Amino acid sequence: MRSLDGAETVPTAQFDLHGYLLARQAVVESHLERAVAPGYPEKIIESMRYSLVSGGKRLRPVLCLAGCELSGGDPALAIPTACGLEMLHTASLIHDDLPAMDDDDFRRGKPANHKVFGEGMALLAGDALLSYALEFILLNTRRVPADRLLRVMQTLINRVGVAGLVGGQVVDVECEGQEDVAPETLEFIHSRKTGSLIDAAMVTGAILGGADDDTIARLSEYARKVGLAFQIVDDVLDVTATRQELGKTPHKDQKSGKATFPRLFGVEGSMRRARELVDAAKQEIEPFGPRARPLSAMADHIYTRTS
Ligand code: GRG
Repeated sequence: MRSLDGAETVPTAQFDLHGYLLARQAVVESHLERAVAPGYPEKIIESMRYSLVSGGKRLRPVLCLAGCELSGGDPALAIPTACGLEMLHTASLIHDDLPAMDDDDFRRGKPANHKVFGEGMALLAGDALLSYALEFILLNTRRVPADRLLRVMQTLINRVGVAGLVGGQVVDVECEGQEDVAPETLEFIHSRKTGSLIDAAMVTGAILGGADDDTIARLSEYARKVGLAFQIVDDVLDVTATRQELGKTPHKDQKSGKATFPRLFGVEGSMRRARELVDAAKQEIEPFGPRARPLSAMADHIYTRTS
């Protein structure tokens, strides 16, 4: 099978996750750099580019490409969707940082969008990235049957709306400052706020790669588990990591009275739950054999990450 960096994707015992991620991140970076070209009105485009072309782990795009590869598709077909996912994610980060939401001054190691461009412009930059993501995918996806592309669009639109990001954010805001948030409510918030786009990345990659329904269902289940583990580790890092490692303000959750996993289960209990989820996610993709090696390594990485 062909891979983006031209390397053989059949895994070896020593899977080089670092090299795998770097190659795919580089492809995504170069496409994102060109996706939002400088233009008029300058201010809004500058504001969009400030947040979009500014680092970030590019987890969602890489998962989308991986889902396509695992399903036997040419990952090049998934590049526009991978970039679109990063635009949607970035839009949500810009809005999340606004004073009316999570109110954070730092993101990706630099001042948050609204600290540089003002709240109104940050709001608009998020809006513009949200709509441009969908337009970008439609205009740039080639050699994909229309029914598949329609399914990709439907999945993305669903995962950013009330059933996904927006729904999770609403309950998160409602729960702020509440002492007695139930574990199920916390899982609801995390599975929407964080899990939705991770799920969308896996599912859209698989659809573009021509996966059958069973494969899509397995990858979606993998994503749901890994997405929750990712957010649990995120909550733990908020307690244990430095500003430099996080690229944003640490101990923010505690200060704003947020419902988090460490608050409910402690750091150790949270990490135990994250480990269980990662192991269950890996089991979900075991039937794919060696083809699942990158996703399996990524699941482990999500557990051990420090930033
Ligand atoms: C659809 C524009 C729009 C908004 C929906 C504001 C909002 C409503 C939702 C916020 C969702 C949100 C910010 C969830 C947090 C998810 C999360 C864990 C972000 C950090 O992801 P990383 O670590 O970040 O992958 P990088 O910077 O590496 O990309």
